[in-house]
Amino acid sequence: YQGHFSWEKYLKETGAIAAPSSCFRQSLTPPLNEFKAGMKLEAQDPRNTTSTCIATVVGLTGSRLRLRLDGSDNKNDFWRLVDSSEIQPIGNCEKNGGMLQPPLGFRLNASSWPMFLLKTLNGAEMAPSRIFHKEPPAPEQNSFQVGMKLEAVDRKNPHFICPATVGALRGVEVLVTFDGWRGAFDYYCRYDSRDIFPVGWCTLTGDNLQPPGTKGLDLNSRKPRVVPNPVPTSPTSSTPEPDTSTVPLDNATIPNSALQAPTV
Ligand code: MLZ
Repeated sequence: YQGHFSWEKYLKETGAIAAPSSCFRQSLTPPLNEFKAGMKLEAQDPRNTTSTCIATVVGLTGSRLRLRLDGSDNKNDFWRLVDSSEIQPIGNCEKNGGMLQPPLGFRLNASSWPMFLLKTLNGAEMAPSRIFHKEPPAPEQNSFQVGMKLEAVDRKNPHFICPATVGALRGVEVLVTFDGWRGAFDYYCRYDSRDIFPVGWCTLTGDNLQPPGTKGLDLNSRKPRVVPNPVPTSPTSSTPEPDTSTVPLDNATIPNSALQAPTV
């Protein structure tokens, strides 16, 4: 269920075009998510990317997993696609000569890590390697254009995927701007970031696409503003000022199909 937001209507009303799927490092058909809550796997620690940790699936949304590092707190959950190269089946790290590390902010004394690891893996349900998917290759170059629409992870609220527009290009980077928000959530990312998706992605995965925000939207723009006529101060003034009382406010870039209260 995606509220009342319709890309089809929205693209028409904004006169914008969707970034073609060839711009993105995403598979054309989103990868099947066969993970289950409670399954364990190996994941790169997002706060210390050189270390591989044990993570538990604590939630599922579309093709993404909500992960929590074992031994960490519940305030640093992160989301990964099931075809992310940053997640692996348990055993992979050791197979490649690596050692599993405690997460940054490990709750216990560092010396208790080996025993913690043993206990956390004992009797655990390990995600089978067949449900991991190969990461799609990156497109050869940044082929986004300013103004193109896309769906993007709100990195401040990473469980949200929201309608967005390419705001600028900077070499291999793309400025992701969130429709209907003033810029606080915008970010630059590489064109091959796994956090950006073609229009229609959430419909395919069953993810809940957030509606655009309402900032920059004049909620009264359909009604003329009624401003009392100023009392002429000088009866001799022969060239009156143009009447601006019914001129609409700033032309809204967000159409009426987006007229919904944002969630949270
Ligand atoms: N309601 C929260 C989340 C906003 C999400 C914006 N996404 C682009 C807030 O207002 O901070």
